[in-house]
Amino acid sequence: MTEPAPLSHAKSQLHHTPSSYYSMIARLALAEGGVTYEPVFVDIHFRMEQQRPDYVRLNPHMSVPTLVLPDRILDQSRAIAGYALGVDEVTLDPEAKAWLDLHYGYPIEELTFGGILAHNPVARIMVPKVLDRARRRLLARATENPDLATAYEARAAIFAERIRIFDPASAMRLSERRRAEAIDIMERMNRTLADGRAVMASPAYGIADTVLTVFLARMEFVGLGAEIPKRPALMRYWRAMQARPSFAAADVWTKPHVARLIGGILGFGR
Ligand SMILES: N[C@@H](CCC(=O)N[C@@H](CS)C(=O)NCC(=O)O)C(=O)O
Repeated sequence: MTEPAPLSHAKSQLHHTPSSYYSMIARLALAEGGVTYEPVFVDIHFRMEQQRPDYVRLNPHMSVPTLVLPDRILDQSRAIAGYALGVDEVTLDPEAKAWLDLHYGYPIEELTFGGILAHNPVARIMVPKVLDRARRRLLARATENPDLATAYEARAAIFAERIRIFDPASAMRLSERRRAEAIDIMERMNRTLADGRAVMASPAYGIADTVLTVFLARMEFVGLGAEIPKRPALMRYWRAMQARPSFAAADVWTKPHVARLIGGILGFGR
């Protein structure tokens, strides 16, 4: 009699959103690691599927990406990238770990949304309303789903904090501060790469390269791309990272694809 296939041979599922920064990190790491998976599209913008009870049972942080493995679930992009690239953070090279810590300590969403708020008067009116509606819906979900109440209440508190952070009156200051910090990260990368190295932490491509490639893509996306060619070593590195087969395979966005965003919301490409 044939034995049933062990569970570990089942295909993993990546719950992700094409336009999401941290989903791109997961996709790029999985492409680099040669890990195959079944993609599951999560509409985080319009239907806010990340807040549905079934998803919250997978990922109580209500964020994308989530990698569902046959034997466990990874709900942080850093852990997914580590898994994909076979990295153990305890034994990770200190230089690579320092880049990872720097990257994950930087609030990229404050750069992206701070810029939108600073330059778009309609967003300044809409964003606080949308955030407060989401916060109230989370509290309603907490009441409807007592088993998930703690997760929903914690998420509602994060939305309350976002309402404070994305205060339209201080949007310009927030945007400028985050842009200056992003330029500083690019400057540090350039200084490190100026010794001619091909990767951020020698000797070989690793997890720091994955997250920093997506970071550079986001620089292009938010209009800071002109800062890259000002720094020759960084430019050389950015070209090399984009030339890797993983870059196209992972669908890393360097600009907004409005039609694809709308297509995703309407249900195409699922
Ligand atoms: N620490 C998480 C952050 C993930 C995250 O913030 N994802 C964003 C998209 S890039 C998200 O799910 N946003 C939906 C929401 O906040 O409701 C990770 O690294 O995976």
